Amino acid sequence: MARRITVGAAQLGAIQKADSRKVAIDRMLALMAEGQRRGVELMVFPELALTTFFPRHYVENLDEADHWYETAMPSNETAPLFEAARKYRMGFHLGYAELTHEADETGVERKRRFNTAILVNPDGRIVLKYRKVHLPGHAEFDPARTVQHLEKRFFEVGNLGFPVVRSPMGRRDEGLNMGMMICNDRRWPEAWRVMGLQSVELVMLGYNTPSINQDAKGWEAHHLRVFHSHLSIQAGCYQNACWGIGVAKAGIEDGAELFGHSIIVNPQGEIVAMADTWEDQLVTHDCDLDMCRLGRTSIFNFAAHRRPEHYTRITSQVGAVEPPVV
Ligand code: CDT
Repeated sequence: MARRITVGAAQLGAIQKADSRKVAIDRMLALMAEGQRRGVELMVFPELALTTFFPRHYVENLDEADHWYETAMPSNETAPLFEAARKYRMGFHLGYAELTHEADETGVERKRRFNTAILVNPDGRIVLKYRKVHLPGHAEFDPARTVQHLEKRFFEVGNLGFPVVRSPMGRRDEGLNMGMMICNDRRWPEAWRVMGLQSVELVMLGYNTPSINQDAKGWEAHHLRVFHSHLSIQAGCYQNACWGIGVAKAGIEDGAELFGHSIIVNPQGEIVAMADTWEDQLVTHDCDLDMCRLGRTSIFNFAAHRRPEHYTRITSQVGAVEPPVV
């Protein structure tokens, strides 16, 4: 029997600032019910799926923003998602803002805020957690912007790396290798390769991406916003011989536009399914996991062809330097 899994990219339309968690969760439950009818075994929800993309709303004192974060998972409000997973025997991926009290690198326990995603197995157990590493935007209010993007204010850099687990989903007990990244991470080949080096077969990622790049200054045509998102996911899948599920929160949220175009991508880097609305929409595909084998046994056979002795700059250097003048 082929190794297959039917996945659902559960795009969400806009969630407004005034919307409660229940509003968002009821919409997600409706998508899970539809997924069950369509044979979905793994449902992927977007980044910060329970709220509006609140990093666009500046607060002076972060404690005033605590209501945007989850302090428990599951909580009373999110428990129905876990119950639906058990009822439908359906795994799910969920992005949310996480508030914890944890010791930092210096051993001091304090409030910590992360842009987080979890993977929940069909038995309702959390089997993987990821905290966003590449935080875009800025930390201070920027008067030059019409819409703020304050991820560097609201979150700290994730401290869990890019973990991959083998999870018993799909139609064979042996399971599949699953990893996660969040939104801006998809643009960084390093994130994909760290998971590729753990034999990842399926990468789940959610995003909230503004349709307008306020830093573009005429250098990036409007239509290229979606192209760059797809290009990044397609390249990551091809170069690491894995499936990718990229899922948007889309539409006009608090007056600011986020694009949709959620996609499922195969290990050849080809888009096999795409959302065609900016609303709640379920896009599904039956993924053949054996398709990952070609890349990883030929052109991207890492053990045979990688040359890490020539890649030391990747981990020893952060910003680019100028080359020598000759
Ligand atoms: N959520 C997120 O990471 N969005 C970024 C856009 C940042 S624009 C300042 C993205 O890469 O899609």
